[in-house]
Amino acid sequence: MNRLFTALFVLGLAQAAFAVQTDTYGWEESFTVLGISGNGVATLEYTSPVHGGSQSLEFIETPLGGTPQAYTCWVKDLSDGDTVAASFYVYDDTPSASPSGRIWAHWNDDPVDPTVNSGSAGGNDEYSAGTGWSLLSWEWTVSDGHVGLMIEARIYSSTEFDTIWIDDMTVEVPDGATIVWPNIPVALQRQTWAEIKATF
Ligand SMILES: [Ca+2]
Repeated sequence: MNRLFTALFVLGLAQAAFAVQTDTYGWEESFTVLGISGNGVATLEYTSPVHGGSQSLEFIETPLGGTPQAYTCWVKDLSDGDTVAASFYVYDDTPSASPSGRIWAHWNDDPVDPTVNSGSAGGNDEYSAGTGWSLLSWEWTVSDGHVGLMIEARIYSSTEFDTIWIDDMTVEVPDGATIVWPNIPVALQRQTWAEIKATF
């Protein structure tokens, strides 16, 4: 390759490496989560605590048991080697005590059903700080042929009705990936997931 082509080639590689899309979600609409696993109840908080805007996501453990997971963002159309970075703020005012929040994820390789779990993808072992709002983040690398990642807010609780609040989530995903927030299948939410599957 001559020098010009070498330069263009390197530039192309650099663009490929940095071609990412970043998006945010702040629970400012009427939607809560894409799904729940375990004993969790998701509602919207309209007064306090709210990190940004005028609403946040409230996640309550009831009845007590297990580790309830709120599905907050689904990243689809991934392939091996892709990276997905995500963060959200968790409100927790009980330092070194329950309840605490964590950012975690599982693979969901189904094309349309947000409730499918295709295996744990791990996450950040760190808990929310317990000093008010704290930012939790993690980055996942896609492997083993997975094509979808569902990011979870987890609550760790020791008392029924323990509650955490989530707000201002950010994801950074490769250019070709699809980001599904709780409000995204807006046109589809009037149908059941079985009907949507039939459409595809
Ligand atoms: Ca908000």
